[in-house]
Amino acid sequence: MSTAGKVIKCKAAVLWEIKKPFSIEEVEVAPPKAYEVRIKMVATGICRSDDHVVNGNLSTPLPGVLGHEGAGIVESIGEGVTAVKPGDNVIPLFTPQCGKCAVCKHPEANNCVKLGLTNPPGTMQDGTTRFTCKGKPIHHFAHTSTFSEYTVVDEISVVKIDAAAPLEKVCLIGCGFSTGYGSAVKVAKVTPGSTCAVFGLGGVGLSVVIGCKAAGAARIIAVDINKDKFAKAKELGATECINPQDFQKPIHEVLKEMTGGGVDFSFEVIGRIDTVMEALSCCHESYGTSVIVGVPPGSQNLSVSPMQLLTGRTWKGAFFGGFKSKDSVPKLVADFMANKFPLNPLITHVLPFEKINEGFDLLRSGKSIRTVLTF
Ligand code: PAD
Ligand code: ZN
Ligand code: ZN
Repeated sequence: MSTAGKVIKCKAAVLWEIKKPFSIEEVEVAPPKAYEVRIKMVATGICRSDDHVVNGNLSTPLPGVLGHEGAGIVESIGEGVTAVKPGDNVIPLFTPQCGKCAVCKHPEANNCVKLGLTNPPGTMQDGTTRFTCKGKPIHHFAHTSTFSEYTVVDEISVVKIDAAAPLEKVCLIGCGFSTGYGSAVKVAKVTPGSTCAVFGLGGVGLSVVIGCKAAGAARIIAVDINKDKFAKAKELGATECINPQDFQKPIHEVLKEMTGGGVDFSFEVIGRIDTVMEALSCCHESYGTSVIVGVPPGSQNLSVSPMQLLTGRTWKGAFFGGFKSKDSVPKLVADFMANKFPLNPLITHVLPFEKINEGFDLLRSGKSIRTVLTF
């Protein structure tokens, strides 16, 4: 029996307030309105950005359905939708691509004006929500809300991918993989033979390592306070691994000594103010480029001497690896299918969706890289 046009009752993980576990609840998911798409989720990864919401570092209206690294199948479409049709395999896009704004029209930029990160409304583009639980409207998160058996997204926030792609793997292309890989190949534009330093070896940082290697870096120095991450970093291309806690002096000084003055490219993939500064300082003062990938707590600011940049450094940052989402995600899926990069090593755990809190515990304890929840 077709569910199109009807309210769907299903399970979702609702975050009622910060610093609390997710509750698996029965929610009602309204049919998609015009230019909206309802998706049956098949798999979703757990990203540290979701945890930043839980711990209060990233603000979004609650109660809400989080999750932004998913893949699924279109269940039904609203009026006017042309980009996808029921039955299509899709990836929801937390960085939309409206195609019309100045950012979308710019050849390099990807931070579509519809992203609305600084003041997220927690709704669809029309200002209302499609989720209800116990009679209360439940907010959307990051245009995606993948921690639900069904979700509704705007047409600008979803893209069709190869029907043959394994959704329980390519869901990582919805955030962590693309963010890290693009930060290396597209944002920093890592050059062959160069030296790179990657701070933070989670799912995103290891994807930076994959990107540096793909771009032909000669040295990739991986930095993390959790030594358990080093074996995988080496497997994926890191040439050296260092733990800042093993040194008396600041790690940027150690890196400068190791590289005769500083690295060509550095990446902060943790989300801390102090490591953003260490990453900036460890790149060569005359020609180094440092890229901010991690999302630091919204309330904290940096104090930086302009001399850090006057000498010639470049300092950048980007969401989603600088990729224009609709244009790039299908290509990245095709590249994965052509074995141009691996995703399997990033997936350390697969759990049924109901075990979402266990998945977050694995991330917080440093035991997982990516946990994929399956529906
Ligand atoms: P993760 O928690 O899996 O990885 C972070 C890693 O950093 C872990 O291995 C930690 O051990 C390590 N770490 C923590 N503190 C330190 C420290 N002081 N020094 C060195 N290493 C440390 O997270 P993730 O890989 O899912 O995400 C990483 C960051 O990237 C996080 O801030 C997330 O919010 C952000 C992100 N940004 C985007 C984007 O579009 N810019 C997308 C996705 C994730
Ligand atoms: Zn993410
Ligand atoms: Zn746009």
